Amino acid sequence: MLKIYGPARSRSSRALWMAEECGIPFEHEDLTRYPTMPEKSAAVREINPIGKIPVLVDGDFVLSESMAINLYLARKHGRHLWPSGEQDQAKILQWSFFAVTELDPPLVELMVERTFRKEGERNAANEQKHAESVKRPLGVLEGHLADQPWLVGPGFTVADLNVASVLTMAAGAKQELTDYPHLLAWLKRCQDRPAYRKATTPKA
Ligand SMILES: N[C@@H](CCC(=O)N[C@@H](CS)C(=O)NCC(=O)O)C(=O)O
Repeated sequence: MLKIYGPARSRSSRALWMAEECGIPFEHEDLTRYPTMPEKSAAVREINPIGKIPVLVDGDFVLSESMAINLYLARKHGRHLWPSGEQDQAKILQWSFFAVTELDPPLVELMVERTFRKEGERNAANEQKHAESVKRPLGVLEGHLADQPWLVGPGFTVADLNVASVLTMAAGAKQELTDYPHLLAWLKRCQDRPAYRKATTPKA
């Protein structure tokens, strides 16, 4: 059975959400059975040399990088999330790269500065720099979503999932989104999806 590695409160949530959208059976290795970080890292390194999650194992096939995993799942199991037109597919790649190159880095830096670092250890200049740089991609999304409900074509696709799953880091980054009302409404539409709720609700 297909297996996804990494806890739900991490970038692995992106792949977990995608697997739920596809409605496929999968096993979730959340790594909690490894009590320490070095043990978790060692377990991940056995399948992904860089030691990072998410990792997907599909039989003998091992795949890392959250966006690659989601695009693979969309094409294999989620054709409703992967339109047939070449230009729509290219746009999905565009938004997926946008998510990890334009949004993920500043949001992670803001999360580190505003949530993880203790008072007195914060780097105000770094925070300011990334607070500024995140405005540009957020503005692009706001402009795009002012004219259409979804990122590519008439319905929810893996482009929406990939971008929204990266944007969920805005909460931990303490990044206000109220200046971006269309983006906020779209994010709510994405996060209201049963598959998102299922992937992010802790199992009893
Ligand atoms: N570009 C990767 C980033 C993966 C990543 O940084 N994952 C973090 C957890 S959210 C990780 O495994 N960190 C462990 C480490 O840096 O050693 C992706 O999108 O999958």
